[in-house]
Amino acid sequence: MPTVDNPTEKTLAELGIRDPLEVAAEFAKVRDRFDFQIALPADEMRKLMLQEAWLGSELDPATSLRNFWVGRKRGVLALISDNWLKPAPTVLKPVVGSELNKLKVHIEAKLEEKRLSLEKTAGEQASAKDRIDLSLPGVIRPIGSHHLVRTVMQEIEDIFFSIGFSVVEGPEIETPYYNFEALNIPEHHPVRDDMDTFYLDLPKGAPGPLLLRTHTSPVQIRTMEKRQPPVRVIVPGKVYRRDNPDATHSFVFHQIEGLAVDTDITFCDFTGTIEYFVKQFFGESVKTRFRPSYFPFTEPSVEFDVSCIFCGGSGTGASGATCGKCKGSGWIELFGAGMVDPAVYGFVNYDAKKVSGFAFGMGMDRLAMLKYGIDDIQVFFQNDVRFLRQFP
Ligand code: FA5
Repeated sequence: MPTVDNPTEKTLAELGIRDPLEVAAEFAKVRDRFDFQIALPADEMRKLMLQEAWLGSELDPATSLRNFWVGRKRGVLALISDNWLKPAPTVLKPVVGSELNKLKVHIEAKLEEKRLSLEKTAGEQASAKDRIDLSLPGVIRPIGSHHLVRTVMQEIEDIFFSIGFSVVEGPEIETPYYNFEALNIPEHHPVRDDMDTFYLDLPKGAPGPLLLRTHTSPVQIRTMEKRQPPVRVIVPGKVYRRDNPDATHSFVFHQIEGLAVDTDITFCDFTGTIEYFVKQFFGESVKTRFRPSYFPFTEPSVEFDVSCIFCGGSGTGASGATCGKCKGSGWIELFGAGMVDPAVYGFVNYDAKKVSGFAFGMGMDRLAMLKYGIDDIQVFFQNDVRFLRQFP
């Protein structure tokens, strides 16, 4: 309900209007009021609309203005028709009718003009939103880079590619047969204690057991099952162990396996290959040595060491103190390896009398730590960009 005094709710008699001139003056006031309202900016119009409790005040200001003036039942024009024209004395009827028509034409024209201008503004705003401003700075999408372990993997692969090895891969979920038995590690072998690992919970009745592989060595078996000698492969990949995390141990880490089998491979080929790799990877000045070791799937088995790359093999750091990396020994343990145990050939139907070969299994994370001077293996798995950014 309008709260301000609205002359169109009264009759002309009630307003004390008796002659045509007064009628024209009253219409002029109404028209001025309309012209004032339609010229208001939207927020001012909204204020007025609430203040005067216009019909349809819940709508947008332009629609509300239209309802207020030309609404069929309670619009100002309808009120003039009901309150001024219909009860007007005969003498005033022609002038009221003619003034009402003029007002109607004026209001309709102005409302239409307003509608078109609002539509135009809305269209312009929408297209301005869609327009691309080529002068604005672009969105910077950082380009990722290889993880350091991936980079080291590539370096190692490239060295072995250069001497005729190729890459093969195998599953990370393995059967005990490939992970242990075919590598000459029967069920109750003590070596399993170090490697007995994460077994999968399988649904009842599913063929099993299955485990996360503890090393990349099962791929030796899978490769020899499929190929006849000569075989020269490397196998990079993730492996899993039930090791407690510390600066050099992680329960998931990366290994790179190597296997070469042919009819005439000797221990010299083996040590020569390893020495070539180590010098390519760490630099010509490093020395290698090997010590006897034990793996059920190699015979003889060795552990390769490299002369300490931090103290140059002297065992003494720059300050004269004992080198903390090699603990004064001048040597750092690198990885296990050996000549393939003839018992393994039995599992893949190779004739152990005709073939010979060597195998090795390196911890890639530890090689990366040595080469790039990283103290803690855990940083490889924490994905802290402050670390990763140092190796673009
Ligand atoms: C093996 O896994 C053998 N399969 C290697 C092998 C292959 C020997 C072929 C002979 C012939 P070992 O358990 O020593 O060996 O592990 C190999 C390398 O993995 C280690 O030298 C070490 O660098 C790395 N390594 C072992 N455990 C962890 C661990 N928890 N976290 C990070 N690196 C590890």
